[in-house]
Amino acid sequence: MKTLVLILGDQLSRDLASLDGFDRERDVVLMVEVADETTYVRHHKQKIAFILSAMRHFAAELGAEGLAVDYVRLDDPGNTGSFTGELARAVARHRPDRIVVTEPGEWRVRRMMDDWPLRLDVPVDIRDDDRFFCSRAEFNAWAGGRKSYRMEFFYREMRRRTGLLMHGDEPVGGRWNFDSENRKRLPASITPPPRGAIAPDAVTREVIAMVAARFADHFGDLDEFGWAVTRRDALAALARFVTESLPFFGDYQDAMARREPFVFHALLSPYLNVGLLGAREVCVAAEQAFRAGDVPLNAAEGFIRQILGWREYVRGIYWLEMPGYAQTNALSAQRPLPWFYWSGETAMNCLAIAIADTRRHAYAHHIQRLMVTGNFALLAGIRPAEIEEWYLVVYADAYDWVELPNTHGMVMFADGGLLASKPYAASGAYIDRMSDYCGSCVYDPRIKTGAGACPFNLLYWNFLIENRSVLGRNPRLAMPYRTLDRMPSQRTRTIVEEARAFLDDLGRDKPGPQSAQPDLFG
Ligand code: FAD
Ligand code: DLZ
Ligand code: SF4
Repeated sequence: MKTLVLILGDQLSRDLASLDGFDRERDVVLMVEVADETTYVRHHKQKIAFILSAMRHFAAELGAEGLAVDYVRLDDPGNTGSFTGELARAVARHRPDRIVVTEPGEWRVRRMMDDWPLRLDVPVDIRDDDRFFCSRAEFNAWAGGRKSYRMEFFYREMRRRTGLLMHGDEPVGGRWNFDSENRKRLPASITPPPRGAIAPDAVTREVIAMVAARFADHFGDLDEFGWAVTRRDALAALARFVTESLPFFGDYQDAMARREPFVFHALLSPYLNVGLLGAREVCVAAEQAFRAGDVPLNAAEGFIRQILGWREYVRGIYWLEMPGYAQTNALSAQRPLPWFYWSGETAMNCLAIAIADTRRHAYAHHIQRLMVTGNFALLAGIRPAEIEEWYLVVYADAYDWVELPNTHGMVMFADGGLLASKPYAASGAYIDRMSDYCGSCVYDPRIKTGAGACPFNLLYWNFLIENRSVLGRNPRLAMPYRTLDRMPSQRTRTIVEEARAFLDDLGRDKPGPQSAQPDLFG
């Protein structure tokens, strides 16, 4: 039975389920660069360059191994621009008896696949993506009957199931979670290691030139492209992270610093998400470093929790709750996304830095995403769909299955608390505690109202006031609501007035003539 194996751009793993049983004499791998995927949102230029270059390298490696690979480039004449169109052309070329594909990461593409057997007149075998610790069926069984889900309980279950950082039935160190030890500010005396950017080879340089020409009006710079595009280089990046950064990862996991966009973070998410690295091998590498005595437990546990816990948890929720998940808006947030998310032009230093880092590297670390750009969007009541699209566009690691739950659930609380027990809302004091951003800002995190007041302070209390009907009975918000209730009414009136004036001004923040992202929501 001649098989055409379609491999998508985020399925660059040699042990992919759809390659099981591949017959080198008979079968063909199909990989396609298509306009639909490069533009379903206007991805950051580095994200497109990363994926297309990684796809080209992966195809060449399969070819060198002796597999027949039919590779369609974006600028090949006749390219139809869609997965379905390219499959139809490939079916005509190869006349396969069946198509085999691993299930995609995104609901959007999964829906497309339902049409394929009829449209292509060939049977389509869609295989489970077994590159995750927890299958979709296992997650559904865990979630079954619960009204809300909590990452911590899921994570403990995953630790037991995998044996990672376990001592028999007990967690190593006697505790499941060392998060309380992972909240240090980065002192001036500590300098994180350099990023270890990888110089683009000839293939990547060709892709970068094509992206620069074809996607010139997309957000983001290409100048500092330094991503690995092969498994070999991704493995080297993992090894480097484990030796140089992981020992400090725990302590400074939440720290933000003006000149250190990466702090001690791994920068491994793009590789994990396209399959150049496997989740298991990454967690095992961290555990081995701990067991060898090279890495403290709070670092190894903190890191493994992000992958074994959060990454698996958000994927489970995505597939369990889609497509309805994206439609909820529990806080009725309706404000349009301010233009400065694209231009970076804002006097709020924390936001200007996070957006500039994002533009330069297609990367910002988790606390910048959650507590700066995310916190602002939450407090300002940005329409969930608009901020979700922003996150999907701007990061090299962004795919709907992981971006959506993080933004919709964790940041915007738009799911009403399905994913997280409370919104991650914070005033300027949090950003000041965890960063060196405020010292050089025109605003002052210690000023609560009036001239020089940090907008996060105004917006924080205004957010609690405006959303009292939904959040007022949340036990985890009891303390701030008690503080609010003790405020003199004149003070709360001032907060609301100043917050509204600030938010109205944002509405006037219109794109200029050099707009970086024209007509995104048009
Ligand atoms: P590290 O901090 O070094 O963490 C190690 C690994 O843990 C990451 O590589 C990643 O695979 C995993 N991880 C950590 N946190 C999470 C999380 N919350 N959810 C899932 N995996 C996690 N991550 C993505 O991979 N793609 C996205 O599109 C994405 N969108 C996000 C949007 C928002 C609003 C927020 C708050 C977070 C988002 N994250 C996303 C999660 C997280 O911010 C990134 O995984 C992380 O910043 C990647 O950088 P790193 O490899 O240096 O991570
Ligand atoms: C993100 C992306 C981009 C930019 N381009 C391609 C492409 O040309 N061909 C391809 O196969 N995949 C691409 N991808 C990744 C897909 O969008 C991803 O595989 C689906 O969204 C399923 O998760
Ligand atoms: Fe951000 Fe406020 Fe600090 Fe300025 S003062 S950097 S706006 S938190």
